[in-house]
Formats: sequence, C-alpha cells, structure tokens
Amino acid sequence: MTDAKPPLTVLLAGPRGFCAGVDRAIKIVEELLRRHGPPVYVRHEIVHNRFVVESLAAKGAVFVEELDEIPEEDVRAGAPVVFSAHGVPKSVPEAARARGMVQVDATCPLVTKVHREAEKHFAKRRHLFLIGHAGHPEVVGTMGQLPPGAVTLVEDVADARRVAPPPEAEALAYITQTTLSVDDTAEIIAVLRERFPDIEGPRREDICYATTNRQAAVKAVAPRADLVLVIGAPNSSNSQRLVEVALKTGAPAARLIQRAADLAAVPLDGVATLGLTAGASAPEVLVEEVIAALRERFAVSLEEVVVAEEDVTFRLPAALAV
Ligand code: 10G
Ligand code: SF4
Repeated sequence: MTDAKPPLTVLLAGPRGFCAGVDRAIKIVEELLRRHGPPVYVRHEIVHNRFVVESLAAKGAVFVEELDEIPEEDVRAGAPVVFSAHGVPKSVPEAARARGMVQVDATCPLVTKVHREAEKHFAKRRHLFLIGHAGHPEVVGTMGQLPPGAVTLVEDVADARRVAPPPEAEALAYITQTTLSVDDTAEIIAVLRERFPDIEGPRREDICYATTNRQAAVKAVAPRADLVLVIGAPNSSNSQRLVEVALKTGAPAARLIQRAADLAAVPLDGVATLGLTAGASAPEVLVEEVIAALRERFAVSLEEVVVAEEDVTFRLPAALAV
C-alpha cells in the first residue's frame, strides 16, 4: 500500500507576477532581437529575475552593467542597447548618444512619470526628498535626473525624523520609489508632513498600482497561511517587500524562493496552508513549476485569493510599435 500524500491548501494570491512595465520591457528586448538579431545589449538586468535574464540571453541578449562594456565594433555595427525597466540616470542616455549608440529605453512609464515629477519640483526650486532604498537602480536613476545635491534620500522613519534640508532650500517636496511597502511609506510621509507641513508631494505616494495590488493580495492570504512563499529574486525590491508584508500581516513565516528547486531548503513539515505569490518580475511559469513540485509531495487543494483585477498595459516605444 502506498502512503497517501499529506494534504496542503495553497492560497494563490492575485494579482501576482508580471506587471505591465515588466511585460513591456521584456517585449522590447524580444522585439529588438526579432528585428535586429543578436547581439542586443541590455544595460542591467532588464528586470530582476534570473529566469527572464537567462531566457533572453539564450536568444542573443547580452547583459552589461555599464555602457563601456559594449565593444566599439558592435556599436559601429548598430547593435542596440536597451535601458532596463528600473530607469537610468540622465548621464546614461547622454553617454550612449555621445558614442552614437542605438538606444531604446525600457524604463517603465510609471518610473518615467516620477522622473518628470522630480524635474517639475526642481524647476520650482524645491529641494527633494526621495523615499527609497540606497543603491537600488531605480533610486540611482531617479536621483540622476537632477544635479548632485538636489535630492536627499530618505530610507526609513528614522531618516525622516532626522533629515535636514540644505539651508538654502526655499521649498520642499517628496517623491518615492515605485516598489516600496505601502504601509512603511505612509509612516515615513506622515513624519515628513508633520515636520515640514508645507512639503509638496503626490496625493499619497508614487508606489505603483502593481506594487499596491500585490501587497494587498499577500495581506489577504498571510493571516490564513502557516507559511508564505514569494517567488522572486533577492535583488527584487518589490518581491522582498512582499515577504516583509506577509510577515507583518500575520504569516508566522515567509520567504523568497527563486524557483521550485529552492523548495528543498524550505521546511514544510507542519505546514497545512501555504500562501503563494510572485513578485512583479517573476513569470507565471515559475508559479506553475512550484505548484507542480508541491503536488509531488502533497495532495494540493488550490484556492485563488484575488483582491483586484488588473487591465493595465503599456504600448511599446513608437519605433517598435509598428
Ligand atoms: O522590484 P524591483 O524594483 O527591484 O524590480 P524588479 O525587476 O524585481 O520588478 C519590476 C519592477 C521594476 C522594474 C521597478 S519599477
Ligand atoms: Fe512599472 Fe510598477 Fe512594474 Fe515598476 S513595478 S515596472 S513601476 S508597473
């Protein structure tokens, strides 16, 4: 007689996985590969997911961190370079132009919107606080829209309490990274508003619809789950935030896995209900892979917990849309 598999309820959070900005960025690289053939250079991981990066690399995309890694002969041959969905400082397109590169910007339109906000505040002589995480490429890109010293980074509530605008600042404004924790950011903004009542800013924050919805969905599953698994990469800000949100909203345990193979290192004994979600850069095929691996060990009953429907899409850049 074979042992029956133990039961496992999987609460599948919705929305999860790819957002419109990620979908667009990947399509840009694919479309360039189709039109130009390899190599298509991509500055930085197009999105923070190894599976996506390796799939595009297998088709001829070449990932670099900086433009100076791109050989001159390929530039002269017209190989395009794509800027990742996270956005780039102004110095990057300037350097590409100076080298005569064919450049294609895959920055998410919702990140570009924050760049334009930054410029608008600067034009009105406001010193800017950028709420975000130091060193993240989106933060580097957003800070790099303005001259050095125009933006002060605020990473957490402690920063918000002690941050001091430069003495010459005439007015203040804030903007945010798009993938932050909605709740932590609200606390940071509350501190800034209390200290600087005249500070300008968006009505709430610049956190995007996809980040907001994925956090709302994980909040709906976390209190019912013994463990929440988030499919995503360690360098994926929005995926890391989903782990934190799950822990803060009632999951006794939560962790990031990149794909099914990582389940081997996850203690599942005693887990009767498992919450499952995926960051905005994690493809659905990896969710399916994890569910298939769970089915090998458990009698899985799947329950979708959907808190919002999404119908956002972004058009490709005009040159690729035809
Ligand atoms: O969550 P981050 O910003 O680290 O990026 P990602 O590639 O994991 O997910 C898509 C989000 C962006 C491109 C940033 S707007
Ligand atoms: Fe755009 Fe939001 Fe996706 Fe970032 S997470 S690429 S801002 S839709």
